[in-house]
Amino acid sequence: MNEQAFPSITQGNNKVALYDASGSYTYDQINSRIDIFAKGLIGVEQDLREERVAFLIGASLDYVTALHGVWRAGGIAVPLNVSSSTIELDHYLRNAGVTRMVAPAENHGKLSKLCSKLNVSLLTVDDVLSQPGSALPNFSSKRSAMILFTSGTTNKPKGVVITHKAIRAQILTLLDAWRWSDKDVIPLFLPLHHIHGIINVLSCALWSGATVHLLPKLDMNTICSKVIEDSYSVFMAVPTIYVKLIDHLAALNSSQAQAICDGFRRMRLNVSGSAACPVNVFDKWQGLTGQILLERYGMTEVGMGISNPYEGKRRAGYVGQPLPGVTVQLFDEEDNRVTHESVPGEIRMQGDNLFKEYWNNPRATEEAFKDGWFCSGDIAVIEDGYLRIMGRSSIDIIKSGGYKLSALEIEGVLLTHEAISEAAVIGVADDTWGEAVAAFLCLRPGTQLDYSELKDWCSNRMSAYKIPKQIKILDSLPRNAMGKVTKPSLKL
Ligand code: MCA
Ligand code: AMP
Repeated sequence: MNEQAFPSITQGNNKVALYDASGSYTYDQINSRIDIFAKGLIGVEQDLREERVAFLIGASLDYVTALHGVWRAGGIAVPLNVSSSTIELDHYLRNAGVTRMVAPAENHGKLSKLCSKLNVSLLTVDDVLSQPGSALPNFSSKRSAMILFTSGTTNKPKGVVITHKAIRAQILTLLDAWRWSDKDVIPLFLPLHHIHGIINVLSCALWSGATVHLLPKLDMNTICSKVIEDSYSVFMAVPTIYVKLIDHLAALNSSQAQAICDGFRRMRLNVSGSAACPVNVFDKWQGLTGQILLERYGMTEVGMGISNPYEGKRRAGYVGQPLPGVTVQLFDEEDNRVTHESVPGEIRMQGDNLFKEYWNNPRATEEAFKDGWFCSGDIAVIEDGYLRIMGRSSIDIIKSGGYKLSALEIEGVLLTHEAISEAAVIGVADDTWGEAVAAFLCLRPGTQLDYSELKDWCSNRMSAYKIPKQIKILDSLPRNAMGKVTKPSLKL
């Protein structure tokens, strides 16, 4: 096996690597379980040769076994959102050409019809562990390792292909920049189908020999009681979670709240990212806990690109400077380099951390790069050496609670409702979610639609966090002379 090829987990170590709902597991235990799983996947072959193996597993030892098992076996891991609708899963499995899917036995009932339709074999982790297998393969770090789905300016999410080399670069820069060590302990309550949970928390911790507390979801009481006990040294979350923590603290009596704030105060690092952290949230968090949030900027296609410093001034409302190994350049609308401070431009990036391609979509891949630069679609300025994100070039991308959502994807689903003749979706400013999904709808003659009915209807067709939080029924959508909906003019 090529030690350098895949993201490593500390070896030969009897220390606890993971806690999940069923117990605790040392590095030695998880390493040997992953090897058995990887060999079981390979079976009589010698190498998975980039076979796409999907898994739909919550935060647990089984998740880590499947992720690293596919990596060690030379396959492409496709971690899927555990709250996906069947329609979404159909797209992911088809688009990535998945051949095997690993999920807990209790979910096989609802997955079996889809898997048999798509000719995907449905397995449990135990099924794979019980398969005989022999050696693990050697392969180059240029091999593709993972496909993560990201919503964008297309109707359906695209599969972002990330190589072992890129994953390694993404991890190594963070280990150094944020001073990871084997003494760290971190809770992981973020979804495990995105970079934030997979790389920033899980992979960085396991590479460092640190300990991860895997939680199936964000549970304020559990997290706060652990914080009081000084269980964690590092905390990583999206801004919405800091907003929810601030609200949670406000609802407690003052001595309970103080104990939790003091617990956060004793940690070495609190990080915020995946969406803009409002300055008032940054200030309130500092006021409550003394922690100066380290805000950073990333993307599924890039991993982390820009970060405030670990040592040195962390500025509210700014994402900081390029991380080592990532080259960042702002470009204006004519594709000229922006060379002066305070002049806005699109963030474009280069580096070993970048994704390889959009799966099976050469056109989208080509469109994402200009002259060798990956074009993020995010507009920023540099002020006193710090980058500040000003917005996005597309109104059709919405960031809600850290999830990137495509207005076009949501509109596409809404338009399949028999009462809806036209739909326009936008993100509206929201104190908790950053942006909340709002839908403007026109109805077919003689039909009616109320919000709760639509919400129920959506719940079988899209992940819950994509469901519009508000709707407004209009006689017609505002359009320009070309017939294009003028979304900026839409108001609730
Ligand atoms: C939950 N709900 C949401 C969201 N999450 N609505 C809008 N946006 C959301 N993000 C809704 C549910 O549909 C439900 O609605 C209600 O809130 C309660 O759901 P629940 O699951 O209990 O909520 P929660 O556990 O409090 O979840 C909030 C959350 C979660 C923890 C903030 O959204 C989350 O984990 N977000 C992080 C996403 C993330 O990791 N993104 C990173 C991708 P109802 O009550 O009406 O049924 S970005 C990335 O990876 C890049 C590289 C980067 O820079 O990091
Ligand atoms: P995703 O595709 O889910 O990885 O989301 C990436 C997008 O999240 C970026 O293109 C930004 O628009 C946004 N993002 C991530 N971190 C930040 C941040 N700290 N401030 C503002 N936007 C952010």
